[in-house]
Amino acid sequence: MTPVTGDRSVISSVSGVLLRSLNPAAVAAGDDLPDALTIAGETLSRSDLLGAATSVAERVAGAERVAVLARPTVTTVLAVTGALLAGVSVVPVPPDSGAAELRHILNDSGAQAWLGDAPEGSELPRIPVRKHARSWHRYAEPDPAGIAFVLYTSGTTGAPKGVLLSRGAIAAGLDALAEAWDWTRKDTLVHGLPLFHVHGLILGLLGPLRVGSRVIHTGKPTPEAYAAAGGTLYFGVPTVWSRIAEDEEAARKLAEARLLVSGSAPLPVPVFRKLHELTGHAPVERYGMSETMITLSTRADGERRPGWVGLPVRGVETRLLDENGAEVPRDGESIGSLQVRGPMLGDGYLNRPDATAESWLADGWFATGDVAVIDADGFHRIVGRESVDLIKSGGYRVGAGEVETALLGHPEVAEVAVVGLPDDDLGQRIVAFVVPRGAAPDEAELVAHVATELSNHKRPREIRFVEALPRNAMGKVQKKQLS
Ligand code: MCA
Ligand code: AMP
Repeated sequence: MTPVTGDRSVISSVSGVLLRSLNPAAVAAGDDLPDALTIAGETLSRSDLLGAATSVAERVAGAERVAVLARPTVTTVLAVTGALLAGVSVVPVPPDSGAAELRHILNDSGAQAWLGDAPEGSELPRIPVRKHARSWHRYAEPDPAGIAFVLYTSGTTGAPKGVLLSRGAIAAGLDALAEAWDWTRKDTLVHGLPLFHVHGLILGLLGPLRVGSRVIHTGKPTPEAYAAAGGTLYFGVPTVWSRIAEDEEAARKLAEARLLVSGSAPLPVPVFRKLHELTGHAPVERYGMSETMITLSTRADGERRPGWVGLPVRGVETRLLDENGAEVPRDGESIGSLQVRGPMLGDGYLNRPDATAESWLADGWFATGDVAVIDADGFHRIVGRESVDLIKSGGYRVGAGEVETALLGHPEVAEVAVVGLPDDDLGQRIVAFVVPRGAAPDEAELVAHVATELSNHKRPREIRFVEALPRNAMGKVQKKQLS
């Protein structure tokens, strides 16, 4: 394991502990650690966080798996850290999940209770999180093979699948990023990303708790909030960076930061250049997936090339295959299907052996479903996805199939095809082509219907009513013709 700072502090000597900076020895020793975090305007010292999270651990210990309604609040932070201290796995749930999504996540994951807040009307028992309770009990570090999170993510069809992420994989993934980005306890990380995905939750919350840096969660990732936070290290999805690049005053304030990091979707080259011009920082771009965590990144001390996601992080190998399974040349031009392997990969999808076997291959390789090129220096460029049915909108991954299923449940919809169309702000915007049963229904009502079933970010931005969908001779919808 890489020591975070190379010094002899207590936290660098407890690398086997997942939340290293919350280790009682590190907290007791002081180690010149800053406050742990600020979220929703509340600040917790490391000792407050350890005491309150341990008290949550005492209440939840012995459970196997709990659901956490992942709002950006102290309650969520205590629920997640408390469960992790006790070795209980967490199912982060989007706080605005609609009925179908919520039902699926709870049934599929087998979560035994809500830890912290619960959505209205849920029948699952609730274990409260008490912000002011404290315990100084010491838990032994759970087995690194244990599952820390079951993280739900969309596929091309069907309901979201639960990725199994082990504690050991998370520790390896975070250490690789700390090394790539020179991330130390001297940093203050700033972001305002959701706490139910790898980006905001694992990198943005567990990262600081492992490294020992402070984190400020801004609630929403607005340009003004990022500018006001005064951090050294900033995380954002491309939509966030593009909005910052449009706000010169906010962007110029980020000149004082050390590193700006973009990921979850491709950072458009003009946004990269504008940020560079306004902040003096060429952003670091990194690539990953819920299933693999972050596998590729440019470096704090290396080349940052617009449009490219850099080199494999520590422990990662990559290969590009053609349709016959042969490796394609690393010449910066030849395109192939990207496969990755490394210590930060997830263990598979919960309850889905077939889907797991399709992506987790022999010898530790994982088929990402992304198409890429690699140049002679080992730099990677992501060209796109193999399937048009996985949409990335605002950095959120949305399966066309689940939105189609939700819309088909509306009585006035006869047929539907959902696609992601290019969008300057969101990367892709979700557009539904609908064949109505009779007269065209109200567009806003269809959009709202999707939100009653799924989460808000899966709502189409636009509905286009058509008389028929383009189909081939076999009757299959030709999505490439929809634009
Ligand atoms: C949005 N609005 C809508 C619709 N969509 N209204 C009607 N119909 C719609 N279809 C409303 C919103 O509710 C909001 O209203 C207003 O329009 C503005 O919405 P929007 O433009 O979406 O802005 P936003 O709500 O601020 O969202 C942009 C965002 C968000 C903040 C960038 O997309 C976001 O947080 N993305 C992060 C996703 C992420 O973390 N992905 C990581 C997964 P009102 O203002 O009234 O609320 S990827 C991952 O984990 C891997 C490992 C990786 O590589 O990182
Ligand atoms: P998710 O599981 O939500 O993290 O989505 C993972 C997908 O996001 C990947 O398979 C890619 O298609 C896309 N992605 C993530 N980071 C990048 C990036 N830096 N450049 C291009 N695509 C990205």
